[in-house]
Parts: sequence; C-alpha cells; structure tokens
Amino acid sequence: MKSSLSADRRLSILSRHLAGTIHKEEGGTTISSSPTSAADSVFANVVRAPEDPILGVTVAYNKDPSPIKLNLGVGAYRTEEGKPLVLNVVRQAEKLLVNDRSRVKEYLPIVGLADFNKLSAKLILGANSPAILGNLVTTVQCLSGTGSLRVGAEFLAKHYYQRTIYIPNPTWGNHGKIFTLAGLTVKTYRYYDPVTRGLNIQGLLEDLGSAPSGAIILLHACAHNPTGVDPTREQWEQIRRLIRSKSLLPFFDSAYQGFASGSLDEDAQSVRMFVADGGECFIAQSYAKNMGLYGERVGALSIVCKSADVATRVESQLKLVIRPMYSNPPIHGASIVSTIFKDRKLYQEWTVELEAMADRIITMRKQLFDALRARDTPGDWSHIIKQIGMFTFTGLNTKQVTFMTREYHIYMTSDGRISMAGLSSRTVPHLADAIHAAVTKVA
Ligand code: IK2
Repeated sequence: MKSSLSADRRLSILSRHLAGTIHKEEGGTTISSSPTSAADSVFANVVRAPEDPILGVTVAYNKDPSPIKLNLGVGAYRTEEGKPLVLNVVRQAEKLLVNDRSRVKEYLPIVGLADFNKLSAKLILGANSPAILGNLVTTVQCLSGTGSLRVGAEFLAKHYYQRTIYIPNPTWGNHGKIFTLAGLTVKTYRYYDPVTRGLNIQGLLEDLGSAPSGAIILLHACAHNPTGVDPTREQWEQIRRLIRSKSLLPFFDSAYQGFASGSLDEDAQSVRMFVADGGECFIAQSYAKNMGLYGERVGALSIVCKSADVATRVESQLKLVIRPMYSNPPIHGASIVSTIFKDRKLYQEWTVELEAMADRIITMRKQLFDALRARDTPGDWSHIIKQIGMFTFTGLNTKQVTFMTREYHIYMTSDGRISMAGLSSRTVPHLADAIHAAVTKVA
C-alpha cells in the first residue's frame, strides 16, 4: 500500500515535471505550464518583453525627475509651451456633438460611419477623383493608421495571391510587426542614403525592380517616418511607372497628410498620381497627427479597385476581417472628423490650424539649424532644414543618443530620430548644446 502510494506520487510529480518542460520560448513567446504548487502562477514562464522602441522612450522620460528633461521621442505635436494641443475646431465640433440631443451611442456598422468614410476618401483622393465618381473605392473606418494598416494587411493575406510586402529601410518601427502578424512576408527596399542623408533613388528602383511580380509595396504618402525624406515629384513618377510596369501593388501609409507642406492637397499628390493611372492601390489614413486626434483612434482604409462590382465584393470581405477583430469601430472620433468636414467654416479653420502646426515645425527646423551653426558644431546640418514633416533623422548614433539622454535628459529614439514637433524656441538651445557636446565628445 505504502509503495503503491509513492508510485502514484512519483507519477504525478513526473507528469507535472513533463508539463513544466512544455515551455516554448520563441521570439519572446512563452507557453505557460501548469503550476507546480498552488502558489505558482500559470504564467510563471512568461518572459518580460522589451518596451516598444518608440513608446518606451516616453516611459523612460516619465520616470526622469529632471526639470530640464525633454521628450523628442514620440511623434506627437506640442505647443510652444510644450503642451499637447487640442485643435480649436475639434473643441467646437465636440460642443456641437454634445449639444445635439438626437445623437445616440448605438453601434456603428462594421465599416463605420458612412459620412466619415466618404469624406475621408475625398480628402486623400480629391473631391473630383474619377475613382470616387466611378464608385471604384471602398472605404472602411478603422482604428487610426495602425488599425487601417492591419485590416488592409489581413485582407491581403487572405485574398491576394502575392504574400510578400516590401517596406522601406528604414521605416516606422511598427510596420514590420503589423504585416508579419497579419501573415505577410516582410522584405525591405533601400530608401535612405546615410551619406547624402537623402533618398537612395537608385537603390530603391533596383530593389523594386527585382521584386516578384505582384509584390505589395509599402509607400509613405508624405513626410517619411523616420527620415523626413520624400521623393520629388519626378522621382514619384519614376516609382509609379516601375510599380505599374511590374504589376506591383502599392499600399500607401498616409499618417501625415497636411503635416509635410501644410497643404492637404499637396501632401496627397503621391497617392493621387497612382490613382490617376487607373491602377489599384491601398491607402491607410490616420487623423492622429493632422487633427490631433491621437487617442481617439480615427483612421480609414481605402481600397481603389478597377470596377464598382469588385469594390463592393472587397468591402463585403473587409467586414469579415473586421467583425471578429473589434466588431465595429468607435463613434466619437469619426463624428468629430465628419462634423468638421461637413461644416465649411470648421473645415476652413482646420486647414488654418493644420498649416500653423506645420509652420511651427518648419520654424523649429530653422532655429535648430541656426543654433548648431552658431555653435560651430562639426558636420553639415543642412538636412535639418531639408527634411520635412514631423521628424529629423539627425544622423546621431546610438552612443551619442545615450549620452544626450544621460547628460542632458533629452529623450529620443536610439536611431537618432527627433520629433521636431516636441521642440520649442525655449528648448532649442538646450538641444543644440546637447548635440554639440555629443558630436564633439562621443565618436
Ligand atoms: N504610419 C506611420 C508612418 C506613422 O508614423 C504612424 C504614427 N507614428 O507615431 C508614433 C511615432 O512614430 O512616434 C502611424 C502609421 C500610425 O499612427 P496611428 O495609429 O497613431 O494613427
């Protein structure tokens, strides 16, 4: 009796031990085993994941008690006083929404708010776009730019014959993860030339030229993140011709419409060139930056098809992607956007506020450039005024970035990207001192 009990116990210990060995650690994924005692968590084997390379910068910044700390990590607009900005038109639209007693909080359709979708397509493609007039476009409201990219990627992984997507090198850090998790194979194409601090157009054309027919090509519509380097109009034309001649599928990420030049139409030119040729394309739009609706998570995915019939079938399948993901999108942010779009005066005011944000960023570029010149900081810093949009890709290396954080409490991504929108006239001298010290003291 005694020996049979201990045999049972041995068996149980062995099986628990074996369960404990079912422990996979792959790319940070752990599969938890059953606990060996009541006190053990079933998640005891979960490994700690690293912070996000961009949002983790803010986490570190928040922990720093220094009064001179400066967060140039995340791409979020700040006023001259260093405060987040809620646009005046957004406040006005919200008042209208709150005072409208007919408004309810019912679920939106799976594809979102119809007006918002129509007006978003118009914003990016132009009011008189033949694609819109011909009903060739299907637009679905998504969770900001990220959600729009993800829904588009999931659709492609399910319904498109070619599963390889080419993204620029470098690109926004989340792109690779979004497309990989959706089931696509991610490859890169050359984009940035660190020597000229400009576009590597030759490398780009060679890499797209050797991509397999039908491959998906991710393009930043404007204000490339993180480099601030965009193709010229002639270069866009070269890229468009190559993409169409090889039957590649363009997927535009438009997270900064209006932020590059201050003009919504100007910043949509790249997309409109591709739509004008009658070919198909995907466009992910975000209202985080240009309407300051970061936390409202408002965006749209538009797919331009070759016929109205295909567009409606594509939309029916997009619903099947969205429904099990988040069922239907949130109502508030999209209502703000459509309220602004439908009111001529508010829309006009929005363009003025948007231009003011873009102009302030351009002024910061000039001030930083002048401050470095005044300090005789070694190097050619003209890229600060040449690059456009929210970011400057400074060319500072990881060691120099670490030094600036340690000695000057300046926070930025380790690739040397700084958000110009986080800078003000008051903080420019501090940043210029830090850059000067970094390049003169750290190799
Ligand atoms: N695509 C690009 C190119 C983006 O830059 C972003 C926003 N990135 O902002 C954070 C940062 O880099 O500091 C997005 C898409 C998606 O933005 P959202 O999902 O907020 O609309």
